[in-house]
Amino acid sequence: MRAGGIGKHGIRFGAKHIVGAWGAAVLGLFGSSVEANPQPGQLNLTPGVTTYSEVPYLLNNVSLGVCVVIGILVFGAMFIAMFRFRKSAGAVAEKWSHNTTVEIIWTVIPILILITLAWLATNGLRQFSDTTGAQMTVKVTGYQWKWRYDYVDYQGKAISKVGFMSKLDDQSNATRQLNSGLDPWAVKADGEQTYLLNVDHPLVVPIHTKIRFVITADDVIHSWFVPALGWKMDAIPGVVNAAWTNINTPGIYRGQCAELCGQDHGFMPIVVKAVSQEDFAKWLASQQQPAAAPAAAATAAAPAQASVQVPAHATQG
Ligand SMILES: [Cu+2]
Repeated sequence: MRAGGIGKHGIRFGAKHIVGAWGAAVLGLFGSSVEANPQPGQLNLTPGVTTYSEVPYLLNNVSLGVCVVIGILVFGAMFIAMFRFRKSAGAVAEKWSHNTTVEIIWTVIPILILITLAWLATNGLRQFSDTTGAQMTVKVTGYQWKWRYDYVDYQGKAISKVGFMSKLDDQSNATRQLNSGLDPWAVKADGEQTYLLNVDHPLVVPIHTKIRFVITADDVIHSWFVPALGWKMDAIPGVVNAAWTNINTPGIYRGQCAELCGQDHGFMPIVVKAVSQEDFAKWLASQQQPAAAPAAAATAAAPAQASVQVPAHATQG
């Protein structure tokens, strides 16, 4: 870094940088619609990229707006009372203690606010819990410290043997090692900073498709969280949680485990790659190809399994 920068040229160069930094900051704070993935310094939620994600985005904005207005009114009244009507300024307290009109107003308005927020929240939860009519099912399993994705069905057809582990990419993994001497800022994929945010095998899904996720875990509680989808869901051993998404825009959406799950909790990112339905069909076919030989072997072995006698009581009921 240059220590000087006081010369004419240096100042102009610096000013440009300051303007650039402000621009980036403003974009980070308010321009989140441009970037689906969370950006450093971003304050608001992302509006997301799915048919559902605008619900939590709106709910957050409305609730925050209500909080800000109430905060300004309450703190404003407090400071006016403290400074304008202070004893040293000669203020004398009024003797009355009740005002029915004011009491009705400050009871009814909060009730209306709470009803509005409850209505918005309940509506959102109802939408989110409705996984019916899904055109695709993906099983997500959390492990210490990686994810597994199994494709269960697509457009009414069962998918067999398409599933894989998804773990931290090699570049991030090498960089994160103690005293690796590698620069985290140098970890990039397609020009994007991806340190601790990239995986070896992303979850590939089609856009404009209602996808049902069944989410569980194999060891401890994890949580599957991709901000651009607008929700997170706990992955609990022995429990199958359901969630759904329907992505509008193709893109790469990144997330992380959101439940403290052990020493490498911060090193099990999630990457969802949303592609067109045509591209997804091609990808799915390519995934099913390598499994063709083992599948044939399994079919040959199947009659042997079928001939195993089923106990009579197992078929009853
Ligand atoms: Cu985890």
